Parts: sequence; C-alpha cells; structure tokens
Amino acid sequence: MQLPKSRAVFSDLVWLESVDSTNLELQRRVGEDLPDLAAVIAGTQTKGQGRLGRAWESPAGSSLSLSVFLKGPISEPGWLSLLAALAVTRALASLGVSKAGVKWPNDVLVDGKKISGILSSLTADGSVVLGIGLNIQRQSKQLDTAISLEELGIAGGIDEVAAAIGGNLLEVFSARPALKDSQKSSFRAACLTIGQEVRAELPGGEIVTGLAASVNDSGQLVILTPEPMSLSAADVWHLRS
Ligand code: BT5
Repeated sequence: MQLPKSRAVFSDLVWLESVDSTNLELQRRVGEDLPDLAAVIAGTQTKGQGRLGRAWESPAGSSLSLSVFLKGPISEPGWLSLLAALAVTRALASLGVSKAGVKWPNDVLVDGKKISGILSSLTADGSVVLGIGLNIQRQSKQLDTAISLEELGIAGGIDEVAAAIGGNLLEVFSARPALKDSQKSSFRAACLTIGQEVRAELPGGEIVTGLAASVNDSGQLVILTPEPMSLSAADVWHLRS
C-alpha cells in the first residue's frame, strides 16, 4: 500500500500486509537506530497484542494497526498512553467523529464502545514504542463491546486515519522530553472516566470500587474508595453513565 498521507507525517514508514504485531516488529527494528517518528503499519496482525497478554483483533481489511517510535527520553512515562489516546480522539474528531472520549487508561470509546486501544512500551534507552489499533470497518466476528468507523458512517481508510493520528501525536508530544500541562488538561477534559463510579481491578487482582475523582499530575487515576487511592495501572469499568 502506498500510504502517501502517512508518509508525509511519519519519518520512516514500513507497510506490511501481515505481521505478528506491529509493536513487536518496531521493537525488532529498534536496534537499527530508528529515527524519531519511524512507524510500522500492517494490514493485519496474527498476534496483535493488548495489555496483560490479552489479544487485539485486527483482521485484514478491518482495521488500522500502527506502531510509532518516539525517540526518548520522555520525562513522564505515566502519561504516554493517555496522551496517545487524546491524540486518537482528536484524530477522530478531524475525521468527523465528535463524540469520542477516553476510558482511562487506554481505551478510546464512542457511544460506550471501544473503537481504539493503545499499548505503549519503553525501550532500553528510554524511547517508546506506541501501538495504536483502530477499527475502520465492522469485523465479521466483532465483539459486542467494539465499534468501527464504518458503523459511524465515516469512510476514512488506513492512510487517512494513520496520518490524522500521526499529526495529532506530533502535537500532543511536541514539548518532549517534557509534556505540556495544557495537553494534560485536554486529556482530563476528554477522559470519560472522571466523575464516574468505577470498578477497578488492580494488577494483583484486587478489586476496588468508588468515584473516579481525577487524573493526577502523574497520570494516575484517583479513586475515592472513600479514601483517595491513586492507580497507575488497572482495568476499569464504568458502573453507570
Ligand atoms: C488494548 O489492550 O486495548 C491495546 C490494543 C493495542 C493494539 C495495537 S494494534 C497496533 C499495535 N500492535 C500490537 O500488537 N498492539 C498494538 P487492552 O486494554 O488489554 O484491551 C484488549 C481487549 O480489547 C481484548 O481483551 C478485547 O476484549 C478487546 N478487543 C480486542 N480487539 C478489539 C478490537 N478490534 N476492537 C475493540 N475491542 C477489542
């Protein structure tokens, strides 16, 4: 695939019809002295990765699978996935989806359904591989909890969507290695979780419930349980809208 719009945004773009995972592919290339904003886009992934060993479904023709290399250091890694999710909501707005928001930490939702997921990892030298999956067309075996651009009446293809995300990633990470407070504020405004009663499963399996009061300066979700508790990583469910 030619991907002319994406090539204008990403410094070094590799297109693969099929790969195990674009994140794994980019991590394999990290030793090659990758430039900032090098990217891999694949037509399908055979082992698309979610968090905590979960799978990300990306059948051929249905989705964007994009991984982007952000040259480090980045001073606040706790904000990486959050600001990437903000960039995705802005890209969706530019494509005509005005009602996308972020479920902390890494889900982009439209009408309560997941259109995009983000998986970031730090490399040994403090750089970042940022993986973004976004549903473009409805999948034949789509999860009830998922939604795609097609179902929202948006016709954008892989090239257009990747370029829109890339431009917005550049913007949200423009102050690297530091991050802009204004971007953090924008994230909070786009975060659907703040103000919700939530159930959170912590990495050790502990379950907590309470009001999600804020996202603090480290990017942690503050839940009133009723004592304030700051979570760096968790799976979160919104208990009511
Ligand atoms: C994520 O994990 O949402 C991170 C997804 C990151 C995928 C991108 S694609 C490009 C790059 N290369 C990779 O290998 N990965 C990244 P998590 O929060 O753990 O959510 C995973 C859960 O989302 C699954 O257990 C399913 O319930 C659900 N899910 C899987 N595929 C989906 C899809 N296409 N649309 C919506 N939900 C999906």
